[in-house]
Amino acid sequence: MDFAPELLEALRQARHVAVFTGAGVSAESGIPTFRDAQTGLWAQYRAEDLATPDAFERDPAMVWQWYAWRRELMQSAQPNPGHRAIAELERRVPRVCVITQNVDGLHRMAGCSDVIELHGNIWDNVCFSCGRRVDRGEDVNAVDTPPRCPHCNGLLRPGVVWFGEALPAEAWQRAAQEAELADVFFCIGTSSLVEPAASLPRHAQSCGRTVIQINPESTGHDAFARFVLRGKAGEVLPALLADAWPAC
Ligand code: BJW
Ligand code: ZN
Repeated sequence: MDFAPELLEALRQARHVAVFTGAGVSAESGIPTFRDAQTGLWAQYRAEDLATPDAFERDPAMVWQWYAWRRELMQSAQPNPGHRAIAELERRVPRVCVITQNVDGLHRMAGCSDVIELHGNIWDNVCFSCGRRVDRGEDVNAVDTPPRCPHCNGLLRPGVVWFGEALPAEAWQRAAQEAELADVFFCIGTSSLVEPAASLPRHAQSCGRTVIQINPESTGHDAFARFVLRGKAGEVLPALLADAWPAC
């Protein structure tokens, strides 16, 4: 893989890197994306029926079971070379922050120490009524209907962000700050269609940051990137690190 010398130099000079990721980064770990034409979850299921508060109110058991199935898919998933290369960056750059839309926890499993989860985490359980986080252990996956909250008897739901819900405020503020301050802003494996997360690469570019896009397909955000690298995260990232820091 050939990388522009200016790209390698920008990486080597960076003191602060932000890495914004989406479902494509976990695709090589066997976790389906949302919008890939044949294999994406939204090719088979309707987001309105499964990933909105209205859907949960209409049919909590169906939504709970769908997430139990997703948890099962993710349970055995391991970080892939893309996750591991992102974690490796911490050994080469003084400050690295991962801003992810993914709910699978694989960046942390790969060893990333600073991870902002914009859309929550699928392993958390939160009460739909009182909003408290409830630790119910692994037994929750075994049941077909959402368990009850020990505080208010409301229904538990997965701790992810559904359409129409606000992103966690602190996570969002930190992510926006990272986009403003990072020398290099990676945008990897996201269709960049879901707001407000998709505004981050635009924000980074408007603040004069070097935006690097990695995706096998073109997205609406290619225009905001100084460098567009076409390919899979698990192939491009290890090659990029090896070329930028050949001695490591
Ligand atoms: C590879 C690869 C490989 C493949 N290597 N790449 C402005 C305009 C229009 C609409 C809105 C707007 N502002 C808000 C909205 C509404 C809505 C929205 O954005 N809708 C649009 C879709 C039209 N946004 C919201 O509702 C958000 N909330 C909000 O705005 O609240 C406002 C509010 C304020 C105050 C009070 C109340 C409300 C919330 C959005 C929540 C999104 N939730 C989901 C589900 C999470 C839980 C779960 O997992 O079930 O998050 S939807 C889904 O999309 C998931 C993802 O995180 C998110 C983004 O998807 P992502 O990661 O980009 O995946 P894909 O599949 O789209 O793309 C994969 C990419 O990878 C592709 O490009 C491939 O090519 C690539 N790829 N293999 C690298 N190996
Ligand atoms: Zn409750």
